[in-house]
Amino acid sequence: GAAADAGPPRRDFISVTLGPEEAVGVGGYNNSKAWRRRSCWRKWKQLSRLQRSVILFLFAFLAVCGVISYTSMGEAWKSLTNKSLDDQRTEQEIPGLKLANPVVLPAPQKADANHGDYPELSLQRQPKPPHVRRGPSNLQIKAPWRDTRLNTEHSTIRAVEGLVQADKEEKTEKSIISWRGAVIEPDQSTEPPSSKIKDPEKPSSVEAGEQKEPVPVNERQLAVIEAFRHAWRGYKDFAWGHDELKPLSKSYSEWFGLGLTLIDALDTMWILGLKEEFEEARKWVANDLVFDKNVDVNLFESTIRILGGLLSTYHLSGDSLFLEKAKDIGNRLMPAFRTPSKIPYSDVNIGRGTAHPPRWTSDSTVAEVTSIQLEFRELSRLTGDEKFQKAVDEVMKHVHTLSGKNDGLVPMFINTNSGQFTHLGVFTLGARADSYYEYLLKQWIQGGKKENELLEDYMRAIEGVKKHLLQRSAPKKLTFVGELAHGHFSAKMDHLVCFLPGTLALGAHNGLPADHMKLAEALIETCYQMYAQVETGLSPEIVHFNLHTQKGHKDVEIKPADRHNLLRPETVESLFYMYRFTGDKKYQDWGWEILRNFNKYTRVPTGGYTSINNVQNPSNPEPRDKMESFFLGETLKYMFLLFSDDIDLINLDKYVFNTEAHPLPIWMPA
Ligand code: DMJ
Repeated sequence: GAAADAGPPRRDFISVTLGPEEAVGVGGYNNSKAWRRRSCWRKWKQLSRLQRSVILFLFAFLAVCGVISYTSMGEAWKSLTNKSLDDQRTEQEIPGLKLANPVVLPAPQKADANHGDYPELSLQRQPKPPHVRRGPSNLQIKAPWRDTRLNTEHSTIRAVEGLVQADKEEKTEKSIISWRGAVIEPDQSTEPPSSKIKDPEKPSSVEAGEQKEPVPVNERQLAVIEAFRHAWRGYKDFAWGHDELKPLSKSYSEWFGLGLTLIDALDTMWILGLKEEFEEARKWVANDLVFDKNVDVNLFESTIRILGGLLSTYHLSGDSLFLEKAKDIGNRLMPAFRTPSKIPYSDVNIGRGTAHPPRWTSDSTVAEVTSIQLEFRELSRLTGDEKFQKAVDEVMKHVHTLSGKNDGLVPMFINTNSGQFTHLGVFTLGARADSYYEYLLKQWIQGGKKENELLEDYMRAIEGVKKHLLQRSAPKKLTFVGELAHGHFSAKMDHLVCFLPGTLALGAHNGLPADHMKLAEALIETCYQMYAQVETGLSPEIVHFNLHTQKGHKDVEIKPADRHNLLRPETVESLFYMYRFTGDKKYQDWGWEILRNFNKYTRVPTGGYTSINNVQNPSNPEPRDKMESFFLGETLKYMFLLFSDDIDLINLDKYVFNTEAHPLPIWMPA
């Protein structure tokens, strides 16, 4: 007990005394027996009415407070206890969750169970098929273990800023990267609001459970579907299950003996909505596709076409058959990395598990060893097996450190023993180097724009292109990308280089400098002119640009050895990106012209399309009797996408295309 007040009792003061100390406060200390024995009741009676009322009120008030605080403390305690239990459970059940980078990803669910239900994928939004009749498309994926060595997005912006600045100042050291305070917005520069493609309903976001009405296929898309069906008919009738159709001789050719065209075309059928054809092809994959074969395959070609095709088809269809096949081929390609330098050999025997370089050299092609990363990284993410990603990341890291570059431009060969570049001093954006540049940017995008070394290498390379390879032709002043051999500029440009406008536009869309978009606009005009200035309206494999105006000469010159056309996709691919990001209809019109000319000069009446030997002779373009698998895998797919106004038909903020036009998901931050 405690005395509430130590002063003498007065009527208008309240004094509560309980227990032995009760004597304190009434006329001094009195510890007599009689006093101590005085009952509480008597004391109570001695209090005035006011005092009693106040005391009662106080007791009542304290009692109410006590009840309230007991209840809320109980709640708090309960939630505290539950929380700690939850934490414990989480740690027990998902050991990886505490790590920044979970090492083991859950195994993919059997696909035919439920297309939208992927246990290994974090589905940010309900998978929304571009057209309702198709399968899931918008999977948002959590990046796996890689984040331990990744920096934040903020530092990425810093890196970009720094690189731009660094390049301006002609400094190359990484240490000079500095933050200048300007923020690069994700959508900077590529989408002038007036001309941007309008999503008919609303922006691209798709909420869980939402099923968007199918966007009707337009006339031009129908023409692409018709072209695809025609090509497919030829393949089906004369080359079913083989690598390539020979449409004139109504037969086929084998390269790897793995049904290359069929696999390359799977996701195109999905995107075009060709369900029956897709199902038939699926059956072939399920019953007849066997990788246990004593056959040498090119690592790069089989990665981009087969592994890439299977992975994207798995993502679009959700059918685990394709993931199983992807795992199988991925494992069989791994022996290629067993080299002294870890730079992979060009060829692998997928049945024997042996790998080797070409017979005449121990070199590999730079573009080949640096353009297999998107696929192997994705395979690791899906399987939880790091080995695929480790192998290809090591190649990129090694190439990043190599000397022999020229302002970010790389030579065309690399030795598998020494790991050094060979044939130094020759620089091109065409054959043997092209997709090195493409994959720098695309890996950076795939990984969530955090891997700064990739971005640095890409930015430097584009500065290198501007500094050493850009020129303007005469008479039309077309900007083109030439080549450099031991300090000598050549005005030669491969059709393959026409991937570059699309890649530059994709970079600008992802926040890279606006002048990349300007360059993309100039280059796509040039690529279009490579078609438009030719008699058949189809581009040759290689052109040479005129640097000086000569009477009667166009910008584009073609050498007899270069006047073939292999039905390549690069220009149509870039047209697709340009249309997506600008909404300028001229890009669709240019693509339409190209499709009409393919139909005019390369279509074989009995089914299929053929490469031609002479784009300069409309009366006899000299058919070659071969339909490359990329005509179905890439060219027609990009045509279909180019003619679409649906930005969710393979949304470029969710997917990144591999170099064979197979869309792979962009990873979400872990
Ligand atoms: C395709 O296999 C790929 O696009 C590759 O990157 C380059 N060559 C062909 C298409 O031209």
